[in-house]
Amino acid sequence: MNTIEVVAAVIEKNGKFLIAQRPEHAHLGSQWEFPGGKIEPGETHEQALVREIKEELSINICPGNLIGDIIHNSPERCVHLYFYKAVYEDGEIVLTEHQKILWCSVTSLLKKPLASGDMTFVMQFLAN
Ligand code: 9L3
Ligand code: MG
Repeated sequence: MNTIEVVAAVIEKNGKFLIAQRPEHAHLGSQWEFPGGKIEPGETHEQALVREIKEELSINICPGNLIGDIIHNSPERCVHLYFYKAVYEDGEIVLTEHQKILWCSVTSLLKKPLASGDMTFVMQFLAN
């Protein structure tokens, strides 16, 4: 099975993390996730992260360290997700793909219908 490589931004402000709700009719519709997307050929992870967040939320971020990665298998595909810390630099959030955003504590993240790879990430890397 082919693997797709995906970066996601973990943006924290005052102990809360930004999550976004995927479009209703998309793959994993209406589930919540750390925003991001597929790495394009020739891009570094950091370049992909900055580009995806600009495309999806219209804001500029500064990519930080890799916090954790998760390999998520479904019957259709294998997704390798890389979660990077990111600092919100500037710009006002305007959603181009997602339905909503929320700022959540780790406790409330654990109660949200997160996409499955994102929930695994929260349990393994944030909730301890
Ligand atoms: N995905 C899962 N969790 C995330 C992100 C950003 C992406 N935090 C999954 C959903 C899709 C694939 O990765 O299966 C590609 O993401 P996108 O291009 O649909 O955002
Ligand atoms: Mg995306």
